[in-house]
Amino acid sequence: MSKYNDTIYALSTPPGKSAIALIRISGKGVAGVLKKICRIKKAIPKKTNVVFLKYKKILIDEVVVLYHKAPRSFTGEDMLEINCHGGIAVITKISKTLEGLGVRLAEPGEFTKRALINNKIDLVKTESISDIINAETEKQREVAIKNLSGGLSEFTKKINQKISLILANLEALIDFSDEELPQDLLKKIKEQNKNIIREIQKELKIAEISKPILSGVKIAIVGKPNTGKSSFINFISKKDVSIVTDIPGTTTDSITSSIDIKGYKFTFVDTAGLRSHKNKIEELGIQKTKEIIKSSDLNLVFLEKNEKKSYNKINKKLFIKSKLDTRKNKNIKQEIFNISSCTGEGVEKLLEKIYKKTIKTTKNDPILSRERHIGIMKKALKTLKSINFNQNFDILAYEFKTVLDLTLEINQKFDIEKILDIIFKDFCIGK
Ligand SMILES: Nc1nc2c(ncn2[C@@H]2O[C@H](COP(=O)(O)OP(=O)(O)OP(=O)(O)O)[C@@H](O)[C@H]2O)c(=O)[nH]1
Ligand SMILES: [Mg+2]
Repeated sequence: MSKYNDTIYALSTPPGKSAIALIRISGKGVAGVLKKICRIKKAIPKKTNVVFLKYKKILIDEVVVLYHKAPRSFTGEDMLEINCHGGIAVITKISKTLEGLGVRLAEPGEFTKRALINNKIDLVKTESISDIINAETEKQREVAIKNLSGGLSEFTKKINQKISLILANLEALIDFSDEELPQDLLKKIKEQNKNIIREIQKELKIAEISKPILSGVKIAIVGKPNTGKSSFINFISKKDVSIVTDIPGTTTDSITSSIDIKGYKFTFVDTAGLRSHKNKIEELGIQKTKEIIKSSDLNLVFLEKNEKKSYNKINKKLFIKSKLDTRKNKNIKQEIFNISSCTGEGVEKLLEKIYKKTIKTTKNDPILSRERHIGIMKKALKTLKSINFNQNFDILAYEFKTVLDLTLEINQKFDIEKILDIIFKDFCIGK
């Protein structure tokens, strides 16, 4: 039985003109909609029907409808999928008609929220659905689908089982006399604890190395005016994101552009660069550059001549000299990347170097991909590491129980309201 009384609808495909659009409806009012606008009295679940939508004698569109009967649907409620023509007027007319029938527009993520509340999916799966929709690169997709297919759930289940085993052993120590128990049971518990610590540490390490998969890598482009910074960001973005002129100081603000390198998201930031300023605008732009340098994972310093020493204060950096196509004397120094944003010469090699400098690959993709999971596992690890085995068994059992409560949080619904807002803020309407 659904925990909701109202019926919701949403356009699940992107808004705008398209060949086909998908409108989903979920809730108790689905049967009414089927009868009133689809003219289907008894729909067969999971069977497609090609029908003319009609309401109050007005013909709306010819559509394909698919009915899912509760609880055997994504939300656990009666659901209807209307595949209509993707015309803006068609979508508006269907939406208005549904609203006239008392069906309301869903909030972002509301279909998935209903699936979660109605026990159709677990918490980790809910988060993975959001992650797979928001995945922009191949690596992000790989991590999301791994968890959607149960990667994190399996890992936490394994950890929970191991902690439960320790608790069972401790229970035995509390309840039975020494003679009835196998020797060195406490030693065994200590070993089991070490084993759990190792497993969590391993996953936390992979999560740390894999941070760039999810958050991406930030690369600042700095240097003197007219050194070709904006031309470079335009070249790698394959479009004009930044204005280019031969007037020094063209770029006054920061401009970002993200590109995919080997499945990772790299966000390049073109800046006003570093130079002495002539006016307030330039001063603010240069100030901003300094902040971007500090927060970026790597800085590309574009050189005019050989002013490398002026950038001693910048930590993570690569030196670049552009306009290779115009230079007669191609005095190529090893530690400087020579490129041309006109011909593209040297750019591929530079991108390869940027990748190598910022990405550490691991054999395994991360299982702990969200701050929520990492936070819980870090807390669990801290408690497990601090356990003092010289205490009374009751206290020991209490401490392991605290860890179990924590790790169970990854996939359980207590405190649900607290975390729902965090999870559903990334959802789009229609999911
Ligand atoms: N031939 C050639 N010209 C380039 C190249 N890169 C940049 N230029 C030219 O150099 C001038 C300055 O280029 P920008 O990309 O605007 O330089 P910038 O470093 O962004 O300059 P500011 O925004 O003023 O700091 C323009 O006239 C570009 O067309 C290149 O690889 N080859
Ligand atoms: Mg510029």
